[in-house]
Amino acid sequence: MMPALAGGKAKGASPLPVEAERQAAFESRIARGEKIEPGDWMPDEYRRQLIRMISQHAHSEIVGMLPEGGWITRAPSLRRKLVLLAKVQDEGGHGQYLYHAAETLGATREEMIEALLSGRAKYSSIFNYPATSWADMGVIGWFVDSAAILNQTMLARSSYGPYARAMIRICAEENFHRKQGMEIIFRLTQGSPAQRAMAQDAVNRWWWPTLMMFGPHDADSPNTPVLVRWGIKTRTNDELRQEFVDQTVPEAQAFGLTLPDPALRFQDGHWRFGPIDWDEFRRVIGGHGPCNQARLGARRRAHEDGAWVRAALDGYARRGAEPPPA
Ligand code: BYC
Repeated sequence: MMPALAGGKAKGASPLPVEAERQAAFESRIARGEKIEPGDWMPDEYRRQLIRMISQHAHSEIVGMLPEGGWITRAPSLRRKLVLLAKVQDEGGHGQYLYHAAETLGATREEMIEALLSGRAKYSSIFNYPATSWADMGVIGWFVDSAAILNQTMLARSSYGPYARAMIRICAEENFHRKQGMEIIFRLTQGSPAQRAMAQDAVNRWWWPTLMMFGPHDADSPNTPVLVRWGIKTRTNDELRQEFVDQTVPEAQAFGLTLPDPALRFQDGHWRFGPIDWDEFRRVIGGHGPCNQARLGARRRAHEDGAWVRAALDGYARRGAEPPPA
């Protein structure tokens, strides 16, 4: 049983209950920019928000292997195949770091995987769109990894130590992913008219879904206020989305590609964009995007195919628990 009152109060001052005092100490650590570590006291809501966000992030990395994974056998050269293979393996590694970071908060791997496979857990909307041409490999690296870098550079300053540290390595790898994507697009735009058209078509299909990746507008984002207050997010959905647009418009111009937004215009130092189709976003995160069924189906099959590995690990652990033969 915790003592009801904390020590160190001036005589006569109304003492704070222990929970409130802990909460105040926690808030001041956040205000001082200190990292919160796994064994430290934290409010239940801080823990819940982190498990929600980190597990969704881990699922996004694992499901995010699928659109590009389908192109490994169709890469146009051995060099492209090696690069794509390395990228997809990196995403699997990112998922592993993130599941471990969520485990430090008390979530179990089994619970998280079950939530994904049952369709209860969210993962990034972007991976519910099909990758239909080789140019999509370029645009995923250019748009999706650039968006991820902006978001994850912000998360590298997050108040939760294990999450922030995981982001440092992840961002370094995402930079390689962005560059390989831009190189594919650069080569296609320097190629035949059919190759340039393929790059433009991929840009047309991925632009708006990438803007949706950053989440709803700040005014419609229920989690942002508490996440910003506790330093989990250090920038908002709209701030990051605007930075992505400001960065990407000049890149598209340099490639000679057109972004599919007639409302795009430069005003007050920023590239202003047209309205986002939030109905589409809600359909996709509600499970009704073009590839939701296929993505979850692939993850379920992979889980079933891996049953023998889990059984072997259990058997090995049981054997280790037995006393050695006399
Ligand atoms: N998709 O209050 P909000 C990668 C949900 S993978 C789906 O603004 P929050 C890569 C949101 O979860 C990297 N759901 O939420 C891999 C919430 O629902 P719940 C992916 C979305 O958390 C392979 C509700 O909408 N990056 O780089 O403040 C190949 C209200 O939203 C989405 C991450 O996962 C969405 N796009 O902000 C290539 C980053 N947006 O949970 C590349 C980590 C919103 O309340 N996550 N929702 O039921 C984050 O930074 C934040 O969670 C978000 C959303 C910015 C995504």
